[in-house]
Amino acid sequence: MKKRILLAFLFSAAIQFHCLHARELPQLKKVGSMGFLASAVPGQTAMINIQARKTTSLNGEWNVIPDPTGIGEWRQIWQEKKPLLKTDFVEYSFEGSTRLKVPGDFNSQMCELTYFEGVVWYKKEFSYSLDKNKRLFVHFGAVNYLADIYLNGEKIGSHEGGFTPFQFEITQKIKPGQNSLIVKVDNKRLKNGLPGLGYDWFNYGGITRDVNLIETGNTYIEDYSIQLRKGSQKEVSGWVKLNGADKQKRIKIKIPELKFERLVRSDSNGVAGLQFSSSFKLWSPDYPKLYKVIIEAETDTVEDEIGFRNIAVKGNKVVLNGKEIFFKGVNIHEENPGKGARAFSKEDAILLLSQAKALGCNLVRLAHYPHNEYMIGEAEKMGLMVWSELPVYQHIEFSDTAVLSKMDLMLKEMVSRDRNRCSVVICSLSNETYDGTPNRTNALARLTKVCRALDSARLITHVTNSQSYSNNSFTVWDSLYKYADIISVNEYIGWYIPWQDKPEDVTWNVAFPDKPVFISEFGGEALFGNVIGPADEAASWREEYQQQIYADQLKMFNTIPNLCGVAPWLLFDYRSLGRMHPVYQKGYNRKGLLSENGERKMAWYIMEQYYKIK
Ligand code: GCB
Repeated sequence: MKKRILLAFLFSAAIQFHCLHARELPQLKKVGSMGFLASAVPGQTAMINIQARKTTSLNGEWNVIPDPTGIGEWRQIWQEKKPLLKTDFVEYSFEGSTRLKVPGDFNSQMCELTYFEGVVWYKKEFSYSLDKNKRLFVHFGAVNYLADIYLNGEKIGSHEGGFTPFQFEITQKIKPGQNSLIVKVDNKRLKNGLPGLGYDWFNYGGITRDVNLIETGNTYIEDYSIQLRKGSQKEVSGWVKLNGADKQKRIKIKIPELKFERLVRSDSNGVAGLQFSSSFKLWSPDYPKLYKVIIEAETDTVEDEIGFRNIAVKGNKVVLNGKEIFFKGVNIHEENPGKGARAFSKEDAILLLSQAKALGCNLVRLAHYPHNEYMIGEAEKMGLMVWSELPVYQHIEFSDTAVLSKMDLMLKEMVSRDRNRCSVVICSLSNETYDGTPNRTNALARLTKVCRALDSARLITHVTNSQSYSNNSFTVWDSLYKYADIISVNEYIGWYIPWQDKPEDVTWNVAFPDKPVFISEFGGEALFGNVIGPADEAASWREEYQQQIYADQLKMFNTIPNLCGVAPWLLFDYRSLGRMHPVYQKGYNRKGLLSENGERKMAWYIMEQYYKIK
C-alpha cells in the first residue's frame, strides 16, 4: 500500500547514508565425496547451542562512550591512551564513564540516546586463564548493526547484521591478568544494509544479546545437523562437523530415551555423515516432544534437546507429520512491550510467547528479522511453530552486489543457528520488496535456491505487496511466488484500503493457484480504552473500529482458496518512530491486539474465538 510505502520512505530519507566494509563471505563447502549429504555442510560460523558449551558470561555492566560525531575512530579509542606527561590529556575515557547493561539496547537505557542512531563504544575487562591445550572464543549473540571488536588494543574482526550471532577465536590473543574487550557499535541505517533505510520498527542499537567466552578443546564440535530427512517421519539424515588440528575422530551419537547409540568417524575435513531411523514420537504443537541427544567426539561433548517433525506442502495443503495443519499465527516484534526495549532474555520470550499461547496460536511469525535464541527455544518447548525471517524488508538495494553477499551471509547465519530447532517450520526470505526494483526478483530467486541447499527440511516463503483490490476482487501476482512453497500475502483491507463490498463476497485471483496461501498480516490501529470520537471512523483510533476490521477479515478468510493460515499484525503495540500521531500513537504502531501494557483490545476476543473453532 502506497501510503505505507511513502511513510517508510519519508522516514528513511531523514536518516543518513553510511558506507561499510562487509565481512568476507565464507564459501559453502561441498562434502559430496562420501555421498551422504544431500545439502552442503557450511564453513565456520558461530558455534551453535552455546548453553551446552563451557562458557564464561561477559554479560553485565559495560563502560560506554557515546560517539555522535564518530571522533572515536580518529582518536583510536581502542588504544585507551593515558596521559603520560603533566601536559598530556585525553578527551575520552572509559574510566569513570557511564555503564550500560549488556545484553540490552542503549536507546532505552540512557535518555540522551533514546533516538540515537550512531556509534557507541563499549568496554569490558575480564581475566581468564587458559590451559595450553584449550581454545577460547568470544561469542556475540547479536550486535545491532555494525560491530568492530578490539582485544587489548588490537582489532580482531568486525561483523555486519543486527540479529545473528558471530564469534572470533582469541586463543592466541588473550594475556594473563586483565584483558580489555572493546566493541564499536554502530546502528546507523545503511542504504545497502539489511534492513535498508526505511522500516516500521524501532532501531534499537547496542550489544543486544548475550556475550560469552567459550572454551573448547583443541578439536571441538563446531556444528551438527540432526533432523528428519525431508519427506520422512523416521529417518534422520545429518552430519557432525569438527574443528581442530586432529579432525579424524570417533563420534558417538546417543539418544538415551530411545536407547539409541551410533558410532561414526569423521573424515579429514572433520565431517561425519549420519543416517539412522527410529520410531520417534514426533514433535507437534499438541505434543512438543524433545529428546536429549548427546554428541561425543573424544575431545568434546555437546548435549542438545531435539525434536523431530516433518513439515511439507502436499498439493495445496500444508502437512505436519503427514496431517493437514492450519497455521493459527500471530506476528511478534522482538520488543519487551512494557519496557519499550529490545527483548533479549528467556523471561522476555516467555512474556511474549505466553500471550501468543493465550490467543490460541500454534505459530508465531517472528517479524522481521531473526529473533534471539530464547524465543525459538521457548516456542519449541511451548508447542509453537516458528516462522523465521530475514530483514530483507521493503527498501533493499538489490542492484548493489554487496547487498547480495550480505543476504547470503545472514541467511547462512540464521539457518545455521537454528538448524536443529524443529519448531522453525517456515523460512521467510523477504517482506514487501517491490517487484519493480532492479534485480530484485533474480536476487531473491537465487537466495531461495541457496536456502534450499542449506536447509531442505523447512518451507520457504516470500511475502510480497504485488496485489490489487478493485471491484471487491483481490489479485495477487508476484512472480517471486514461483520459488516459494507458500504464497504469503500482507493485506490491510479495512484499514489502508476500504472495503468495496461485502467481505464474504470478495473474489480471489492468485498467481500460482495450486499453492497454499497464508495471510501473513492484516489488521488496523486502535488505542486501548479510547472512547472519544465516533466508533465507526478510522480517525478515532477506537477499538470498535479495529474489532470490525477483524470481524470482516474473518468473513473474508472463508473466500480465500487454499488458505493455510493467518497471522494478525500483531500481538502487542510496539515502538516505531514513523508513528507519531500526538494523541493516539505517540511513537507506537497501535495495531496490537494488546496494548504495550498487555491490555486486551476488543479485537483480541474476535481472534481468540476464531482460533478456538479453527
Ligand atoms: C506492513 C509491514 C509491517 C508494518 C505494517 C503496518 O505491511 O510488513 O512491518 O509495520 O505493514 O503497520 O503498516
